[in-house]
Amino acid sequence: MKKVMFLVVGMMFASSVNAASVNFYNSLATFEATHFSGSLEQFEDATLNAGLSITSSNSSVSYSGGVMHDRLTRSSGNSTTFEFGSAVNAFGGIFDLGVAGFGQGIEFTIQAFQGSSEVLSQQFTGNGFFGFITDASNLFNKVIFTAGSSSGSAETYTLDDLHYGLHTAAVPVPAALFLFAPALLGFLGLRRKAAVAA
Ligand SMILES: [Ca+2]
Ligand SMILES: [Ca+2]
Repeated sequence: MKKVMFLVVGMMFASSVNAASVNFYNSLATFEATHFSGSLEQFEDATLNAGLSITSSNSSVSYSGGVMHDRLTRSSGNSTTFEFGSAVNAFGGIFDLGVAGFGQGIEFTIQAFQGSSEVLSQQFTGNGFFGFITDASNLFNKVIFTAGSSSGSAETYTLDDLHYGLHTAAVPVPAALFLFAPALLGFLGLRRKAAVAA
């Protein structure tokens, strides 16, 4: 019986560390909330913040008019990679996907320094602020944009006011924790019963 309980509890821990717990934001004010110690890149010229690099697989990234311009095409497998000098858990900016019409949208993949990566569950297809914050055990060094799965032939968009860094507030509690707590209480209950019986 004890072995089974350990196995169940162990599996719950495993499921809580495999997939990043991610909160998504459509409001810059909510995203920033409190305790945001991050960096802001406003794209006012072609020189990026120290430690930030942005590379495009199809050389489609440019900077003019105070914003970043880019175009992603799903069929060509285009990607645009944002890389940070130190690990972060918060990423967001002001997007306008309405440039050249709303297209395929943007899909986001986060990648940790050691290379494990995860495609995020939400794509962005509109305009305005979009950002996400992962839990503290899932920091990332890269965010990779690829075209999303909406209809259209490409996604041409602009990005402004890129926010990235460490966010220590509003970190989501892993859902597994809620599952784990009752299991632990049940396990302790079993131990007590066993002690009484002995
Ligand atoms: Ca700007
Ligand atoms: Ca567009």
